[in-house]
Amino acid sequence: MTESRDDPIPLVRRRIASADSLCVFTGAGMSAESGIPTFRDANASAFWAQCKPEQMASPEGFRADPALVWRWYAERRAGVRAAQPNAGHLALGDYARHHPGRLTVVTQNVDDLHQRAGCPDTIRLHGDILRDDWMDPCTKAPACAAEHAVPGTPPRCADCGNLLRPGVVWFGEMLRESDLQAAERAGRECDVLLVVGTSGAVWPAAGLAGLARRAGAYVVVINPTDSEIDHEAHFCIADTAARTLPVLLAGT
Ligand code: BV8
Repeated sequence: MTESRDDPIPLVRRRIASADSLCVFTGAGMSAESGIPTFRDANASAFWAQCKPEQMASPEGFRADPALVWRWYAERRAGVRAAQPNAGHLALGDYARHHPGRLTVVTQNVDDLHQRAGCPDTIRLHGDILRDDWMDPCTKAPACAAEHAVPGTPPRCADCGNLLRPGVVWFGEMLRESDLQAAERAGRECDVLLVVGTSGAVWPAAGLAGLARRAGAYVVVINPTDSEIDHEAHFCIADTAARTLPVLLAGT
């Protein structure tokens, strides 16, 4: 049940100030004010407005057209490298510095902005866009060695043809069990959960809010629009990450 009050900020600040453990769960909206497009926002710049998830973010799509997917990720990698952490990322980094051990950040994002802003232990449920992995497990000895192929195509192993692919979790791929368990533990143990910038459309990550609520956490959603997680919240703050997080966290 979401209580409706005029200004939840003072109440949420009090909850955070008295919390022994704060968990912050973020999605693409967390990085929107750093200039990184979201996936499902109504605006045309959103990724899934321009291309199909199954084509660009699935193993089948990559195998069908490795060069197309590799180029799409190369563009996104350039965008991540050019982006800077926004005021929301920086507010979390400041909080982490002033309250060592009290904050756990769990993100669906594959950028490194939380880490660059001072949250190096961020749990990245969907991987790291700046890392390469082998498409197929390599059990050979010596292991696969990437040779750079034609520009704009993924490097491949000269020996067995294995392809390099971005180190992210695609649709239909399992999340790393240790990451999911760490995220669920943080959700179960936190006193306050801030859910920032996610539509709540992607599972099992989206299940974190309900798990925390059922374990007794005080749940606050920060999102300018409605999301599929709102029903799990005590409060929904209809504002952006970069505007809201500094106000909620300053001096707590
Ligand atoms: C899996 C990496 C086992 C790649 C991504 C139930 C249980 C388990 C699985 C499923 C299930 N039901 C369905 C599934 C399958 C699937 C799934 O969830 N499908 C959905 C679409 C129905 N899940 C999986 O496949 C997962 N694997 O479970 O393995 C399995 C295996 C086979 C079959 C079944 C199960 C793997 C999912 C991971 C996919 N990889 N990304 C890449 O990034 O290239 S997902 C992708 O979506 C991104 O990671 C993204 O972070 C994530 C979630 O999206 P959001 O972050 O929420 O972004 P979105 O654009 O949607 O929303 C942004 C929000 O921000 C908006 O609400 C907007 O209003 C708000 N906003 C905008 N600006 C701001 C803002 N908020 C604050 N401030 C602002 N300034």
